[in-house]
Amino acid sequence: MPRYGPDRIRNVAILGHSHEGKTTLAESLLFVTGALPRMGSTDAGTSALDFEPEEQKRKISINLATAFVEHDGYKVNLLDTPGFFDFAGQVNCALAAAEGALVVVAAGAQLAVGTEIAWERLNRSATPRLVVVNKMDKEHADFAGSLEAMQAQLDPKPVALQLPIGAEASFAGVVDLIRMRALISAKDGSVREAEVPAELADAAATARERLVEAAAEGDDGLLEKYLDEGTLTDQEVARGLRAGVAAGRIAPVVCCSAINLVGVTPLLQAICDLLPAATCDPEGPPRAFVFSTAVDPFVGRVSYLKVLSGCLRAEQHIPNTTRGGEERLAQLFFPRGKEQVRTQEVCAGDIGAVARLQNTLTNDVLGSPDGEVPAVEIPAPTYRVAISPKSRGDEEKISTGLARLSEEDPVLVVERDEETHELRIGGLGDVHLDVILEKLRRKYGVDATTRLPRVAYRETVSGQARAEGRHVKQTGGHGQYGICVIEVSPTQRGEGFIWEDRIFGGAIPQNFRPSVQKGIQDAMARGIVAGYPMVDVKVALVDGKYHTVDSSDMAFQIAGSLAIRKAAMEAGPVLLEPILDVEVRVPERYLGDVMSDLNGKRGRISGTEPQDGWQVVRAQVPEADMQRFALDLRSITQGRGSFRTSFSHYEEVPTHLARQLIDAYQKETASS
Ligand SMILES: Nc1nc2c(ncn2[C@@H]2O[C@H](COP(=O)(O)OP(=O)(O)OP(=O)(O)O)[C@@H](O)[C@H]2O)c(=O)[nH]1
Ligand SMILES: [Mg+2]
Repeated sequence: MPRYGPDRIRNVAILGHSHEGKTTLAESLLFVTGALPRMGSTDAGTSALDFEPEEQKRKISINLATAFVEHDGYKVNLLDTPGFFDFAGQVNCALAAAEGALVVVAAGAQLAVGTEIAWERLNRSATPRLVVVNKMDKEHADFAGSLEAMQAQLDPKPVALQLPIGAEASFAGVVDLIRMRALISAKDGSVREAEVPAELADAAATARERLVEAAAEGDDGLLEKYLDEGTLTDQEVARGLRAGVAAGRIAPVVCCSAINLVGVTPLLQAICDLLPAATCDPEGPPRAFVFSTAVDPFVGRVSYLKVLSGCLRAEQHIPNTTRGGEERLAQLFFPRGKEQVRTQEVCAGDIGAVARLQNTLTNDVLGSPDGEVPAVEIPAPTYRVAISPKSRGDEEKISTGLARLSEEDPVLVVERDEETHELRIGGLGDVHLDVILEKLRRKYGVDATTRLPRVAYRETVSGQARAEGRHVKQTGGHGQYGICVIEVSPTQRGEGFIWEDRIFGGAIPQNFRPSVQKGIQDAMARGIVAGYPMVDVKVALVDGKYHTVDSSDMAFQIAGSLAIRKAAMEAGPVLLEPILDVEVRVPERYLGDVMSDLNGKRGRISGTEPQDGWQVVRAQVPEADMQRFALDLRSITQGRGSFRTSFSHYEEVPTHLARQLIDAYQKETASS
């Protein structure tokens, strides 16, 4: 393969709503350019890009897939992303390496949510884009309808670069509106040029006007010429479009049938002509950025990287600037789905991959520390579950498996909750976490189960009480003797534990009093009424009795724990629960539904506020009720809403709910 200079490389992320044909389109590009001998199908599980069993089973993309094609002296690196929202992290990986994007939509007058979301995401990173109206072969495929719906809702404004020739089953090619030629696709995807069909001539002329206006808009010179002469040359139109696309002013729209290979080659041409070249420094020292990582239990780690400057060479030693240490680039290759095309070098602007780096992860920079670093934006997990292995003894396996999986999935968090001691995983939705479980089983041989996490409730008391703890056993041998009397009362929230020694004289000798305290604190840590740590309690030691021979450290500890149990039960025990500050961002039209959902979750709404055409709802909601909110918000807003939470404070659990928790615990401890 020739070495491609940066101006001949296009790094293109493919985004869009699930099932609109992104992967199929990438497959078709691989096939028409001869990169693959057969066209794979995501339905049949033969796709070169959706090759993991979890993808084949669900017929959706889950992992970012990278593949390259060569066309007309260009190398186009395709970064096929999943449309399913749970895997948005992979979209971010792709965008960290791409200068341009394709937004794939299925022809039809309805704008899918995933299109809106992709659009917003691209606007955030100011990524230049083309729109591909796919599935033109399908019944009721409607290019004009698609275009209209997009123009009504999206900014930058989509503008037609092509018109379809024929429709549905007879969709045969496209009119190139710059050159005003018909491009008719043969069965193998190759293109024959022809005159624009007479019946399309008027529509094409009007559409070309629009395109030329759009091209001229951002360039004073072009605009002047257009106003003076009423038209521009093909080269000028292309130049204006390129500039408009790069500036995020225009999104040219093409159409195709990925499955029938119609319009696929013209699309490839549009990518090369209109999307920006790779940005990089060919002359600089070797430097690369790892935008994605895959881990195979047998092959090991594969790091996908974009070269920012200079060239990486096989066998080269290169520092990991982010983490320190040095790596050897033993196996360097160009990825093509699961296939690897070995290479001796990967140069500035290009995307390559390297196997078996020792200590390098996504977001690391290899090579020179100088220069800007792109970064993969990592969404915060919104949905968490507790996870445990099905068979005892697999604890270690599950930890290593999860650690490996989080190397390839930067969104996945694995954490041990300090208070409940649960192992938890967090991601962007239930499908995301289901896939993690499946991968754990397939790749690391661990069967695991999940459940909603335990809420870190706490116990406290609401009133005062006095109680005696008595541990006296004096039958035979060395006896045990400790008696203490304590008074408990609530403290301010957050004060934890306050100890007061109010014994005057020697009812309990000085040296045994800390034992009483220890017994009390140990019992409080284990929980008294519902198995959660007891906090915000003041305990005063007021009286007691001892025995010169039989009293011991242990006897007083036990007395202390008995005393606190009794006292706490009499002092009006209550449960405290964590309350979260919640901020939800939704389009205006979902505001009512979201607020009533939050109300139903015992939330207190503190306000709503418009924010760039959206509404932000602020509320305080008990953590216990927020556990499934990610899933509920998804279904209320079809995936448009987003939210974040942070811990606010502890608050008393309403009596009827506390009762349930206490009863359940008492039943459990009584039976064990
Ligand atoms: N009729 C028709 N069907 C298509 C076309 N392109 C894709 N499909 C079908 O649409 C379905 C989804 O295609 P995919 O390529 O897997 O869609 P995707 O956008 O990659 O989906 P995600 O990976 O889940 O985001 C499959 O059944 C394809 O066969 C097309 O041009 N015409
Ligand atoms: Mg896909």
